[in-house]
Order: sequence, then structure tokens, then C-alpha cells
Amino acid sequence: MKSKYMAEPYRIKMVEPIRQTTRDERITLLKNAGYNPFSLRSEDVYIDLLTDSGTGAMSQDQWSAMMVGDEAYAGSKSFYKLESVVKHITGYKYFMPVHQGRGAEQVFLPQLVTKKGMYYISNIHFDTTRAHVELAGARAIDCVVEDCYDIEHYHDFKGNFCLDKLEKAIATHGKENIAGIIMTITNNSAGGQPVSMANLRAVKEIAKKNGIMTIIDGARYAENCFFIKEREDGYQDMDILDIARETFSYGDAFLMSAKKDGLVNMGGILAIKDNEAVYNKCRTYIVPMEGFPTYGGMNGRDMEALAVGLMEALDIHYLQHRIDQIRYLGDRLRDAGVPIQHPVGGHAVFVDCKAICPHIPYDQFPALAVTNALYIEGGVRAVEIGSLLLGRDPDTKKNIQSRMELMRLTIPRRVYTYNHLDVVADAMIHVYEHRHELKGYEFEYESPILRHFTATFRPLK
Ligand code: PLI
Repeated sequence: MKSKYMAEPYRIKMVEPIRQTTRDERITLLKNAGYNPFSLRSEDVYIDLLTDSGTGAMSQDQWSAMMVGDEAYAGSKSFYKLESVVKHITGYKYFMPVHQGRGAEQVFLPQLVTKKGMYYISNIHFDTTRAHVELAGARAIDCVVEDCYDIEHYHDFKGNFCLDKLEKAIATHGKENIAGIIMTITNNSAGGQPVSMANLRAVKEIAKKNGIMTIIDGARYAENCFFIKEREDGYQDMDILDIARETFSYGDAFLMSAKKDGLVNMGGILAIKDNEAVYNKCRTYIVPMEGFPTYGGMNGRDMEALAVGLMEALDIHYLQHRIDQIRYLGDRLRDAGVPIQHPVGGHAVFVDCKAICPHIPYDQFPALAVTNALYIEGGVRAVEIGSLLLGRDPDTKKNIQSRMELMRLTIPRRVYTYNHLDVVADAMIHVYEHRHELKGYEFEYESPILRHFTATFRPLK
């Protein structure tokens, strides 16, 4: 339990009861869910670390702002309020609300795919981003630094682009065939790992030299700014807001799932720096895809809550507590020998299940084995990020082997206390100490795409 005279920077004014089940109940519940944690009912989960997306707690200021939401179809006051906050933070000229991150992706990404055989390049594309790249008829190339795969080795910015890989990808495919460069900050798939300002600046220079647009996938941009302030020379004395503004200066567009650093349960942002032609295309396309450009998939009241949440997420005390919580859980696990992506990132602890279960082959899903054991032990729901998520090769139909077999313990914002994190750590340490007893899984039912959401399994003997 952490103290040194500091604790959660909030008091709890409203509570949501949660209930611990018995071990025997959880064995039955998991079996009935086909051994897939996505199929558990949330009321049967004691501590839910499936995702930090849309699972945070709103503040009293956000709840009270919702009361003045203007639900006009066109020209809502709430739109203009949110627009002024987005412009204040980003400095961008154009803004449209969308229902969530993938809404921004479906409206924006096709606009830059002007012919066949084009590519988007990212440090690592998030799953839905990759899906929208492919739906737009392009392909996705990841160019993250190799340090990101060296789980035990410390690196300040494991989310960085490898500039060599980036330049080679542009040279190989031809700059005229690169639709855009997507900067994912923080880099979710690599463990919520940050990208340094120097790296963003260098990527922008390469993009500019080649006439390519840069797009910030900034679901967790505020957490990225915190790491820059903490770890990068020259930023220690700078406000988070100013770090954010410099960050946005290296992008030409900003796509955001506001369910993370927007501190809301639903919502998203599509902002464009100054490219009027692309803005006009998006403004036309958003109408059938999301909604009229001044609501684009959001209620007036939700825009009000987001306008407040965006500013709260830039508060240094909030950010310090958030990152401290992730570190606390990471430290407790590392101290007990549990292998994790080191250092921890901004929103989650990623447990290295390949190292924990060398006896379970990738196509028997070692990270699913650990995830299910953790649920049975402590009623904690985590999520597999490994070969199960990656799926099959569309041509050979073989399971693709992921470079990392991870279980993500994702911490919702302002929801759990240090005591909850102790429960998670104790249960995970127990699972680790009994790791030799873990068994892999085979499919009972496997859907052809996005199988991890709906598949059912049989435990192997
Ligand atoms: O879930 P959406 O549609 O609001 O956002 C999609 C999305 C885009 N980019 C990044 C970096 C994400 O992490 C992301 C969604 N992430 C989820 C749902 C997660 O559990 O991490």
C-alpha cells in the first residue's frame, strides 16, 4: 500500500458496489463463458482491467456540465464550446466530433487513399486503425524501434519510430504511395509506451521532406506528454499544455478516441491543422458515416463533458497519480519476479506470458492461460494481447505467431484505489508461483475475423 502522505487526488462521492465471487463460482462462470473473458458478465468480475477505454470515472464538473448540453441538430452551443477547447489545446483550425476513435478513422483515413497500392506507416497501428487502413484499400506498415520487443530492457521511449525503418519503407514503396504517417501516442500495442518529442520532430521532418501528411493517433496523448516532461531534456519545467501544443505542431491531423485521455465514456475527435481540401472531404463524408458536422456522433451533453475532461486530463496532479498507479502495480509484480514490459507505460501493465509459460506453444495461447488463471484466482479480468488477437494468415490460414505474448492489466482512470491494485498484484503473484500448472487452450468455436471477441475454447489436458 502506497502512502508517503499522498493518495488518490479525489474523494469518492458516489459508489458503485462490486462483488467478489467464490473461486468455485468463477470456475463455473469461466466455463460457461467458453473460457473467453470477453463473454463474462461484468457483474461477475471483481476488478475489471479489460480496458481503460470508456471505463473511467467522470468528475463533478463533468457531470454538472452535462446539464447544460445543447442538443440542437445543427450549430449546438456545446459543439462550439468543445471546438474552442480542442483549438486551445491543438492550435488546429478544423474540428469535428465523432462517436469514438474508430469513427474518426473511418471518416479521415479513406480521404488520403487516392489510388491503389498505397500505404500508411505507423510506429504500431492500433487494431481498429489497421482495419480502417485496410478497409480504405491501403496497407499498414509498422516501424517501431526494436527496443520495444526487448521486454526486460529499460528504454525511456519504447514507442518511438525507428527512423531507419521509416525512411526505408518510404524509399521502398515510393513517397507518392504513402498516404500518411500515423504517430500513435502513447503506443498502445507496445505497452502504452511513450514517443519522445525528438522522435516526433524527426518523423515530421522526414514526412515534410517527402510531402507526406502526419496524423496523430492521440488517444493517450496527455499521458505521452507526462512522460516527455519527466524523461526528456528541456521539458521538465514546461507545462503539460505547452508540451501538448508542441506535440500537435508535428501533426497535420489529430484522431482521438476521447474514451481515454478525454475522460469520457464515449466520444471522439477529428481535427485538421489547416488542410482545407481534406477538411472539406471529411465534412462531406462525416454526414452519412457519423452525423452532421456539428454533432458527428455525439450528444450535446457528451460534448460538454468532453470539453471539461480534456482539460482535466492535462492536470499534472491527475497525471502523476495515474502514472504512479500503473508503476505501483508494475513494481509489485517485478519485485515478485513476474516478467513485465519494462518500464511500464501509461495505461497498463503488460505481463510477459511467453516468459511465464515457455511450456505452452503460441497456438495454445499462453497469455489466455494466464488471463483465465488470474480470473479464477482473484476475480480480476485482464485481456490477451498475443497470437490469439493476431489471428490467422488470410492466405495460408495458419495461426500467425505474435512476437510478444502479453496479458494487459489495463487501469481505468480514477476508478480503482491502491487497495484494488494490491488485490490484482497478490492474485497475479499467486498465478506466477503456480505457473507450471498452467495449461493451454484449443478452439471450440473460432470466428473468421476478430476471433478473440467471440471465440470459445477447451482447456487442454
Ligand atoms: O475504441 P475507439 O474506437 O474509441 O478507439 C480506437 C483506438 C484508436 N487508437 C488507439 C491507440 C486505441 O487504443 C484505440 C482503442 N483502444 C482500445 C479499445 C483499447 O482497449 O486499448
